[in-house]
Amino acid sequence: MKRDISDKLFSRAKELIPGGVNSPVRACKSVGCDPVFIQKAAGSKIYDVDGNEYVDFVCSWGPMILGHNHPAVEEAVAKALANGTSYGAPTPLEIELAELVIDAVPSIESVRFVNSGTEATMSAIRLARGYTDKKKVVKFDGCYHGHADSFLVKAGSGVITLGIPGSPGVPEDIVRNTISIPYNNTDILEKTLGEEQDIACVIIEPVAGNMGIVPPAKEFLQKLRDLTSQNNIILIFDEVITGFRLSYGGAQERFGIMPDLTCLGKIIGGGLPVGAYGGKKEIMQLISPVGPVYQAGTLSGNPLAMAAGVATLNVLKEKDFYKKLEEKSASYAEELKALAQKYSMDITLNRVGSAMTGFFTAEAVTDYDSAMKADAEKYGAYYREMLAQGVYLAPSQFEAAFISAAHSSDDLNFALEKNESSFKKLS
Ligand code: KE4
Repeated sequence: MKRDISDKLFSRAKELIPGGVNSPVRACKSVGCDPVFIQKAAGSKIYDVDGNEYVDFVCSWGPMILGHNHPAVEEAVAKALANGTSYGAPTPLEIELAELVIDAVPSIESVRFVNSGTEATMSAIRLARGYTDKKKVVKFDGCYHGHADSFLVKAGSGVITLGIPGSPGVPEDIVRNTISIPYNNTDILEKTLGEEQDIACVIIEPVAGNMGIVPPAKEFLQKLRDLTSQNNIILIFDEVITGFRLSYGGAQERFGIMPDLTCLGKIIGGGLPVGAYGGKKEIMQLISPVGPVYQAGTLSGNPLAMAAGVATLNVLKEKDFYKKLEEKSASYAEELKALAQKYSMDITLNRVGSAMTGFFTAEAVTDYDSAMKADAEKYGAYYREMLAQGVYLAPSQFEAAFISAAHSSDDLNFALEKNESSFKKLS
């Protein structure tokens, strides 16, 4: 596989940017190779600077559910661009996207746009603390909510002791208010919410995506909803991945559970930087300038990003969009499972909608501990083999593969063929 231009660019990038990347996972450290540099993308394909073509299952980590440069998105952004790029003042486009989001997401009555998922979640927990006048935040091991200090705690630290920093630079006195407990463990959830008095909120990925795809156990979300309601605790669904991915109304619509606040990102920007948090008007009214909880952003509601989001959601609204995506995702996953069995590969495939992860382990993956049993080394070998054969997967065992509306049956059959030859080689 020709990659000398990527290699040259990577060594130059490393002189200028930490690790040569602007987000750590892109450095491909955990899959034992250097990253390829991307030149362009179109539909289901992505092309690197050496001219290699790949079927793309990363989809920019979720946003590109329509596929790359969808004509409606391209046109909308070009139209907005002709009017300028940023004003730092309200625009009609923000109303348009807000109306679409409020119409789509059952629990959102009022929404604030920001520039990333991290901004959305950090603002949501500040709001929850302001609304309840309580300090503690409960999260779940293996769930990732962006890189704000409060979220960077060691997995499992909250159960044994108070939160322990998961990164240098995160002060103990911040994370002592963060409790991280096991995903899908109702007993520990009940115990924690029953014992801890000062919990402002629980934040959860209603389908976990950041330890690989791990669906909620049956009744787990309902139990979480019941316990948070009983204890005056704000329930925050971090739907940065699942929002507009699992259905037009996200995981909350798919599972029929209403959180108090929802965080969004990725898809709602159509590939441009947009995050959002929203929920009941009664809670959102606390946000400045109406209320005292401060949050702001120079480029929040940026017109180009709003235009991309509006165009994207208008396509997602189309009849049968999710039905067609579900059908092709389900059949792809079934065929992939069959191939893994045919070559006696120890792979557990977790899928929800068009998001899936093949864990290199024979055991069920239902939480952080079981996900960590996956053979990341073997995943790395698989990743490198698939890349060489023209299939672009997440450079980490603990991420998701996404299928978009642009993935044709030819693309999926091509990917299945490459899986078969990779399994043949690896088994
Ligand atoms: P951003 O700040 O990266 O836009 O969003 C943070 C975030 C919040 N919540 C969830 C559920 C998320 O998945 C994310 C970010 N996701 C990762 C990959 N799963 C982004 C990829 C990266 O970090 O480069």
